Amino acid sequence: MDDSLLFREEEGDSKEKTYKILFTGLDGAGKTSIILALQREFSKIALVEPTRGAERDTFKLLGSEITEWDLGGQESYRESYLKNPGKYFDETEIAIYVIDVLDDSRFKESLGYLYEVVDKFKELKIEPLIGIFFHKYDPKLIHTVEKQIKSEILALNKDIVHKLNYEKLQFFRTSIYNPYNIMNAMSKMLLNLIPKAELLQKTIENFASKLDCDGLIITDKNSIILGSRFRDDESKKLLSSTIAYFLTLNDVFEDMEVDQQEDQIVVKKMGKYFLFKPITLITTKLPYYMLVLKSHDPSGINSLNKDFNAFAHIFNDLVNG
Ligand SMILES: Nc1nc2c(ncn2[C@@H]2O[C@H](COP(=O)(O)OP(=O)(O)OP(=O)(O)O)[C@@H](O)[C@H]2O)c(=O)[nH]1
Ligand SMILES: [Mg+2]
Repeated sequence: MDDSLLFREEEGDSKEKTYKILFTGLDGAGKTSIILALQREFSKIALVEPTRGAERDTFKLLGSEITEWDLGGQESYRESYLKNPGKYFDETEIAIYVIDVLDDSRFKESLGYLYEVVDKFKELKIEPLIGIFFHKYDPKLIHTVEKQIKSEILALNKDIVHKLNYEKLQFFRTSIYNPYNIMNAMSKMLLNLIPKAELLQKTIENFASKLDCDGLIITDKNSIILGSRFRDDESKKLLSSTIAYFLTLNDVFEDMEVDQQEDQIVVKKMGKYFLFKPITLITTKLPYYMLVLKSHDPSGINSLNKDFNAFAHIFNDLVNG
């Protein structure tokens, strides 16, 4: 991101910028499923239908508005996007290109379309950050065909880097059966847009070290990870494999619309506490969420709550500042 953009952003706090994020790739690659996974609409994923044309949705990220374009990937649609690039591709800030790694019969077709899309970006003189999602990299399947898929991904990765010769390119392996991977990939891409995200991330890391916890993740309502810190791989594994389920469980409680005085979820497991807590800000109704992992000790959760309140104030100022 260049300095002028940063400057404009800082100046224009009240006048928010709208960012455009594009999901594209072949039909059946999993674009709509990825979006639904972030929204924790897991029951809808099983029933997902091919997307007809371009579907748009908007959401907020740290006060900025994001417009998400889900471009249905069937051939006839792809042709019409390429014929009207100005209508579909222009002003894209982030492009997520989804490749189904389980369907090697379509790798060539998928790369071909990717290169055509990037050509259109060049024609339009835009340089979005491009995220390549090697999708359907499922945890269960990996064991049986792991080696083959890994080497196929490597070859695809090489081809893309070589052909595109494009600086703002990032690669991820994702699966709807590993929601954290999707959350992490989307967060890495999206937070590039928001200048204050970096400071926020540092503040969260500092808070985590002050808490003397095993690890911590803070997300927003749309599953975007604003910051995290893990003491070791074990803590990372415990937190990353549970965060999506804590968010989902919390959705269930929120739907009950009870007055949540005691609004934290505590799980004691393996001699550790998992503490999940909404961070409600003064100025926005949308809460943020924190998941902390802490070793089981007598002072435990009570001392944590005091530090938490202090942090919530700083967090509030940063998010709104
Ligand atoms: N195994 C596996 N299947 C997935 C995954 N993500 C999506 N799918 C399945 O892939 C199929 C296509 O998913 P969609 O999300 O509709 O794909 P799309 O890219 O939106 O397709 P179009 O809208 O036609 O462009 C569905 O049957 C999903 O259940 C994944 O991570 N692993
Ligand atoms: Mg779709």
